[in-house]
Amino acid sequence: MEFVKRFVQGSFSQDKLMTVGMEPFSKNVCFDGNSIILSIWVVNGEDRFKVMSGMFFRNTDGAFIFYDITNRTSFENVDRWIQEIRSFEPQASIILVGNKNDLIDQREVTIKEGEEKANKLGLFKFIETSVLSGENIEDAFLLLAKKLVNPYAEVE
Ligand SMILES: Nc1nc2c(ncn2[C@@H]2O[C@H](COP(=O)(O)OP(=O)(O)OP(=O)(O)O)[C@@H](O)[C@H]2O)c(=O)[nH]1
Ligand SMILES: [Mg+2]
Repeated sequence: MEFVKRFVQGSFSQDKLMTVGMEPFSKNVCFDGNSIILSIWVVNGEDRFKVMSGMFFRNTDGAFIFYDITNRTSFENVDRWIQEIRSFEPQASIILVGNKNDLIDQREVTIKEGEEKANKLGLFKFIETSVLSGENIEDAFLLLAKKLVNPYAEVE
């Protein structure tokens, strides 16, 4: 959630609130002479919300799947969520995001492991971010936005 708020509202909070069901956001982004409106739905990955989140995966063009680099269990759950999305939308462009890379001394998952998982699962991209410092947040959204507008363009 804080990842999306950082991008959409430019804010970051330390609150411990979780997303219940789904929360919608939208943001206008401009690049390469395009102006598009991104419609962003934040869904929570916990099992008890699974019934609800499943409904939102239908017609998804692209998705970010997050894990916390300081939490190995969150990394291990990634595979299940990818499967879940693909069961609704096999063609969705998925970016795997390892978040909290400001907390280097608590790291439990290496960059290499993240890259390998993204390759193994045939995902569109892998990226590490920090919502705290803002690192790679804009880039992550731009990557996905460009891909959605022009699925066949080469991405650097
Ligand atoms: N140090 C650090 N803390 C972060 C980062 N991203 C999020 N947090 C903190 O981690 C907590 C949870 O972040 P959220 O993004 O809301 O994640 P969540 O609560 O599991 O997910 P939602 O249910 O969607 O809200 C908050 O207290 C954030 O301040 C980050 O990149 N670095
Ligand atoms: Mg939260």
